[in-house]
Amino acid sequence: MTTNTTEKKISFSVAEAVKERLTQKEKSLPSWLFYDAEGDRLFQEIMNMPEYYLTNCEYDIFQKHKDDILSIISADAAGFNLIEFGAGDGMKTEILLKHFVKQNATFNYKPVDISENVLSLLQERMQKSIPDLDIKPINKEYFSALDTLNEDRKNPMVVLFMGGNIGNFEIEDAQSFVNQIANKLRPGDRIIMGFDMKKDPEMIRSAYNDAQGITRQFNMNLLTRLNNELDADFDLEQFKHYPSYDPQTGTTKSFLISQKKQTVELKAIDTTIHFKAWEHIHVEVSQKFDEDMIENMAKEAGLTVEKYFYDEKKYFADVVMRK
Ligand code: AVI
Repeated sequence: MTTNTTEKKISFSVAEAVKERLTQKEKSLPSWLFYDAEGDRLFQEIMNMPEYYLTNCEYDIFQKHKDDILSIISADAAGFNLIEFGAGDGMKTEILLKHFVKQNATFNYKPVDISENVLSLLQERMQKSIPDLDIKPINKEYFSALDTLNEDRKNPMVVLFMGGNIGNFEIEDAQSFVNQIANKLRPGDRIIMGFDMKKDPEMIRSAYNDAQGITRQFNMNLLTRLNNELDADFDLEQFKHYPSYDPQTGTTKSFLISQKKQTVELKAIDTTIHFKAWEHIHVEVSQKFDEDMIENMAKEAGLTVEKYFYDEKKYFADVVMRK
């Protein structure tokens, strides 16, 4: 939803979220704000950085285990509906889809996204590289897409949620997200979810604090975005990117830290924010997991963990959970 101001259009959801989060005692910004055009571009760069192991790990998992993945999800029915939440560019999913088609599996692929643009790019890519793929994009919110699918289906549903995106929820929100999916599943349906696992803390910290400073740019882009979209006057020089990892909880947090006492005006939303010296804005959580955490999450949602698929070094897991 957008509205006209005298000078430019501002998005209500951005304006409301920013105003609410920055005027709290504990300042924060929602992590979905990262992904404007520049944020999307920087995230692509992050995925290609040497320190950001997650993408290659999941790529390896799919290359190595595509056959076993197909065996599990096609074990007890004549076919399946493969629903993907947040498919992105589809590079990793393509490995699975190509294999499934090659094996003559009976299935259809339904990527779900609220962006029509993302879906049409994805459809174009898949139709070119896998002409025999039965692809039907769904341009809806995740849960209403599941409702629509439930209205008319014979075969089980397999919900794919990859990339470690579950880690970007606060832990209780992650649980409620999985609960909400599970509530819409029928016995025999499955979820395949990507989890970044606990590992050497130094390695995790480097993934969010790379030598080239790309993650720093990714985080700073939030402030640029507020300067552009909300007519704010953040001086980027006066903020510092700071990621932390707590091995006790497995939580990576990213902060933007105000390096001095300062005041920032966000003119488009008529808001003034005061920063104390070294006060932080919490911008992202990237949770790391272990098997106990995953087991508990599945159990609480009424799901059973069927299989962990790991990369060679056990840095990342794609986990099959069954209702
Ligand atoms: C999208 N998500 C899984 C990424 C992550 O690792 O939490 C986002 C990201 N933030 C900084 N680097 C990558």
